[in-house]
Amino acid sequence: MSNLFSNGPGAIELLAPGAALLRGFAAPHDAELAAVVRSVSTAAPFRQMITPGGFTMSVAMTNCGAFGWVSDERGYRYSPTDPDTGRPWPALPTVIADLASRAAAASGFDGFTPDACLVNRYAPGARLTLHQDKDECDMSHPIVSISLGVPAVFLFGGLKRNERTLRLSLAHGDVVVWGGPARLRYHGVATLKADRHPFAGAERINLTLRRAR
Ligand code: MD6
Ligand code: FE
Repeated sequence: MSNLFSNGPGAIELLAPGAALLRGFAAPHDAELAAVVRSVSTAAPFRQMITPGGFTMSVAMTNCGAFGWVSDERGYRYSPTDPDTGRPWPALPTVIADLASRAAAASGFDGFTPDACLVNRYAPGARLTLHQDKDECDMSHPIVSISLGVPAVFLFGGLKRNERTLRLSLAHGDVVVWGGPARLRYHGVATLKADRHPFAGAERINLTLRRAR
């Protein structure tokens, strides 16, 4: 219990210095989150991006906020516009920004004001290989990750790729906050298993909030 600093609803699990898991933190807002994910993905449809190495990602992605994370043959970067339409990304919904800011504060990161929200959609069989999040300008800001829909196994590694990884099941409404000494830890998502959840049927949706600029 030494890694829990409160019990019951609102318990925070420390994964490592600078990394916390808030079980069910987003669940009370799931109906509103379903509505905003639907409106964002209507304006900026999910697409499978191409890695700089020429592979098509199994995870489908879109963005909202002032900046969106994009990948293509030229590399990874943040863009103020959707490369598929040339238009700005949909605005960051208040419900998402507020949730992220509250989760960050509860984890010891005050004043987190995200300007980028990557929306990931996993169908059964989709996965995300081990990586570091390092395309952001200022690593003093944490990252907040909101899991919705069917559970996934989150792979949580160290600061070097070859360090051993923890396998952590992230369920609907779970929020992970990642910053300070944990900000550059390797992480990924194991191949999504066939399952059902009322939020999005067979799919898992993940919202990753960052301060890109
Ligand atoms: C995902 N998440 O859970 C992918 N990155 O679908 C991430 O890549 C991630 O969850 C940084 C911090 C937390 C994350
Ligand atoms: Fe990541």
